[in-house]
Amino acid sequence: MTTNRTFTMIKPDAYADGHSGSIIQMIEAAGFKVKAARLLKLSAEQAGDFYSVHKERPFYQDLCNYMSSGPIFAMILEKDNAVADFRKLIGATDPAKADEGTIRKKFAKSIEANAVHGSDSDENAALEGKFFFSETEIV
Ligand code: RTP
Ligand code: MG
Repeated sequence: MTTNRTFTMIKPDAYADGHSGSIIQMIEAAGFKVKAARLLKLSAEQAGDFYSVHKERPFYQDLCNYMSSGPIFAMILEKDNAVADFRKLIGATDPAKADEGTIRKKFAKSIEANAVHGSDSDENAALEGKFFFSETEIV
């Protein structure tokens, strides 16, 4: 079943560099509605839980340190075909491979500090949204 929601985070590098407003503008201009939003700082443990699917990957510890290094903007977004369309809008994980016009092409600094997160499936979008928000916080 496809749903019309996805989950995103503006990552610590993009927040620290003052790109949150520009990124949200690109997200809204692409037709996504913000349904929930929260600014917070993850602990290393919370980042580890969130990215536990990558536990065995060589970059896992670096990723947890990076994602807990500063504030992030967590959001639930709504649009038809949200997961796939949002992955298109953010572009490839490695900004060197990201298409022109994508958020990562514009704002990512490296394969790790790549500006934004986007859920990779409807199932993960639902789980990741629940990680940060209760039903009453989704408007
Ligand atoms: P995300 O989950 O954040 O939307 O990114 P993604 O699907 O495009 O990439 P994924 O494979 O899920 O990796 C999660 C995040 O880990 C960092 N990463 N570092 N050093 C590296 O080789 C490496 N590879 C991935 C990135 O921050 C990536 O977004
Ligand atoms: Mg991913």
